[in-house]
Amino acid sequence: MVRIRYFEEEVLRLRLANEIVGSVHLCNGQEAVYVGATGALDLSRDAVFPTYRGHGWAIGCGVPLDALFAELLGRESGTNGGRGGSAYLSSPDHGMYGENSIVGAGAPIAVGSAIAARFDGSGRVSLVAFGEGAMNQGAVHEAMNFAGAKKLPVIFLVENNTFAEMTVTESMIGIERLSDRATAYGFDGLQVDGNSPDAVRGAVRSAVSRARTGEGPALIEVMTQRIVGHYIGDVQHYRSKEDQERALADEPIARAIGELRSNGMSQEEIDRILAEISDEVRTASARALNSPIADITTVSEHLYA
Ligand SMILES: Cc1ncc(C[n+]2csc(CCOP(=O)(O)OP(=O)(O)O)c2C)c(N)n1
Repeated sequence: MVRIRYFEEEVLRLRLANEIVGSVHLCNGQEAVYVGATGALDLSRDAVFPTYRGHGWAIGCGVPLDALFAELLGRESGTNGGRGGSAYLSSPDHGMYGENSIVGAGAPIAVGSAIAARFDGSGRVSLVAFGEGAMNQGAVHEAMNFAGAKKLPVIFLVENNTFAEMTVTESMIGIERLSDRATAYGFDGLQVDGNSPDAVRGAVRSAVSRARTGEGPALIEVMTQRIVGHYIGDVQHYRSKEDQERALADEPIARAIGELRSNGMSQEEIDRILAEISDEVRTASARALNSPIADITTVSEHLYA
């Protein structure tokens, strides 16, 4: 979780310095989701389909930090040769099948991957993540309905951070728990504490084992909060100060450090680990900055229209 947080703090610095260009969506505050969920997958065969807010998913999948920084910086050594950037990066060798900036679009793609797993004998489980706003997209309903009808090995994970961009969730959804919608599609739905990596891992683990043995999909709603704006520069006018303070008080890293301290870990040991990860992140960023920019003559390669 700390590796993700420090990575994104460095991304913020690089974006403000215009080293990174284009739109960037940070996931600060939601780190427990990525660490918990990816910890329950077998990334040598399973497939993850995140949204544009995907850095945490990539790091959870084990994509090297050098390649991630390089991708965001438009370098040749990036995961996608600098073509994907923050919102469209992928690294299938790590189970990270690709972000998507079109809200909800990952759901039908993950269902396609789950159908393929029926035929290729891989035993692959596909996990698609999206926000609670995306739950109201037609493509997401269609994907869940089809997956339920065919009992496909796919997990629909909703990162409910209580805001869809700038819209308060309860103003656009008429039910309390989005996970209840699973009943209508004929599979299990549950809501978990998304600031606890253990709770997320436990929920995803049992969904994976059911999916792997042919019992079909699951809908997991993870309740979390982002502690930054929707995008860099978002002043969060739609959010009260109290809500922001509440989110900060319960964010997963502060919570985990509190738990480690009460289980007897010393502050010195915690500081040592934090410093080690900070070094790792800064070194990776510096290496990426010093690596060659993507070759302009290859710009039309790997493009499909
Ligand atoms: C199909 C589509 N419609 C609208 C947008 C613009 N847009 C980007 S993010 C967003 C809100 C998404 O909210 P949610 O699904 O809750 O995810 P969050 O950003 O909160 O993680 C919208 C409407 C888009 N990218 N794609």
